[in-house]
Amino acid sequence: MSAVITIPSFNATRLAASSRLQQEYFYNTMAHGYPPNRDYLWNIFRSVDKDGSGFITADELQQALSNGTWSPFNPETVRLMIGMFDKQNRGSISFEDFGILWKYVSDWQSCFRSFDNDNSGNINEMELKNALSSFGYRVTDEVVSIMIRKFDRFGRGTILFDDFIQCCVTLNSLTAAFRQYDTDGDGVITIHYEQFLKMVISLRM
Ligand SMILES: [Ca+2]
Ligand SMILES: [Ca+2]
Repeated sequence: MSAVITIPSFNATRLAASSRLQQEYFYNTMAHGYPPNRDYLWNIFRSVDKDGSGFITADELQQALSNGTWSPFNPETVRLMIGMFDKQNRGSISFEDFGILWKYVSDWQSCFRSFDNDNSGNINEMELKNALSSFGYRVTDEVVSIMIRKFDRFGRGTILFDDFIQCCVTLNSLTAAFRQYDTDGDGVITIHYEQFLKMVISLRM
């Protein structure tokens, strides 16, 4: 059992091939590369901070993000990202945290595009299988199929950008929890009921 954590490395050739995709996710800002200058980032921050409070709330972030369709960005994914980058535990994002969040979304967008081989704007079963195996996960077709069904919020047999992040982050958390028990790394664990409950309940998902 091997697994790779967080954001995977990107394949430059495939990225170039998929750059024709015209859908924009975080306004049109991703095309400008990273790191953006501070003024530039500040302008984006202010446009996302609709009420001018100096902080970005989950609602404001959700409105700013796009999954490439008219459907709202997955609120679970928004919550997950606020939780990750809200260093002061305020439930909102300061300008200081925003730069890191911006890079996170930008990296996921590159990742998503690089695995969306047919430039359809969504990830199908075959594309997810390629993505997971290139991240180092050894999963069967059956598991890939279950994951598509689990994270496909619209019943189309494919997953959008927001659900792709959700899917990968969830798999990462589950794998990390499993590995705590799989001390010899053979991909098999034996745990008690109580350990199982603790493992599942303490997962941050
Ligand atoms: Ca605000
Ligand atoms: Ca696709």
